[in-house]
Amino acid sequence: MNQKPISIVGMPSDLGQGRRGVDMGPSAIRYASAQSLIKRLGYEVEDLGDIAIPSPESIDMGSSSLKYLSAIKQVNEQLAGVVSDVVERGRFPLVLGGDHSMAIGTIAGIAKHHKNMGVIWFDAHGDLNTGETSPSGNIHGMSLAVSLGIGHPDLVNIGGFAPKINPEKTVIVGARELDLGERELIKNLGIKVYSMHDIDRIGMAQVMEEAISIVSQDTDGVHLSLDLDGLDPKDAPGVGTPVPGGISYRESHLALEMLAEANILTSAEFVEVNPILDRENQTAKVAVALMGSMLGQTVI
Ligand code: 4U7
Ligand code: MN
Ligand code: MN
Ligand code: MN
Repeated sequence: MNQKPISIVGMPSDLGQGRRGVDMGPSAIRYASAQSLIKRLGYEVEDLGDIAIPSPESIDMGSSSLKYLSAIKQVNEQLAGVVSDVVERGRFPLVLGGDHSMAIGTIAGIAKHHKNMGVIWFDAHGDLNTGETSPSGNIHGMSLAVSLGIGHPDLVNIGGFAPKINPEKTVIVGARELDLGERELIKNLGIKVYSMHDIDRIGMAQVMEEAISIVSQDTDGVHLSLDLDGLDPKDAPGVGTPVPGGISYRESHLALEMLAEANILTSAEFVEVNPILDRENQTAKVAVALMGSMLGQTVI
């Protein structure tokens, strides 16, 4: 990365998913020494603290097909504002989560400045459901669709414009569990998906070479949205929706090392760390180690 100063923002939200604990993700990642690692790598870094999130016990869930819609809209409008300010100040937003519904706000904030951005969605899932196709009603399974302009208007129009991103410049890496409606959307929109099958078959190096060329050609910025459940649950057990057969520890590092070498990232978020389901903060530690690779840490 081109040594831009970094601004950390915490999004301690668990409104977008069914299992509690992911709201503690930002503090677990900070506890795993994210800031001191980033400093050690030579970056100037500030921590802007957390967005204020209401606890699910204190508010109404609303419709079961879009749980906590109104609160999720409100907190993501706030996140979008904070992230937009960070970009405006010439800094690199590094957002810590929190359930993956937060990508709606992160991407809205960045897209205000990058009208033609590429996105790498590192995830076991597609997060391409809508209120109509979702089997769960959990908005963390809808955030990529929303960013593409598909879904409930209250979410799609966060930040005051839509869509935020272009399907042709969006790449999913690590997919191994897609719902029927998501698979249809992928076909209709032509989103490039590198599933676990592809990673097994051609290897992570080839996958990332192709992914990097798709998201960086004719774009004005690249966002990395990294859901820790993209990794194999053996390496990242502290996630709410684990799926076996995932990306290995080394493959995930290679992916982020290649992104660092390509020097294309303009923002990133690390999401879905759930310390309650974890062992000795292992998943937050993996997240921080991956941040190191993303920011250019090498062995020699
Ligand atoms: B995550 C799911 F049905 N697709 O929509 C859904 F399998 O941000 C899971 O990637 C979504 O962790 C997972 O509820 C969302 C389910
Ligand atoms: Mn996921
Ligand atoms: Mn996700
Ligand atoms: Mn998850």
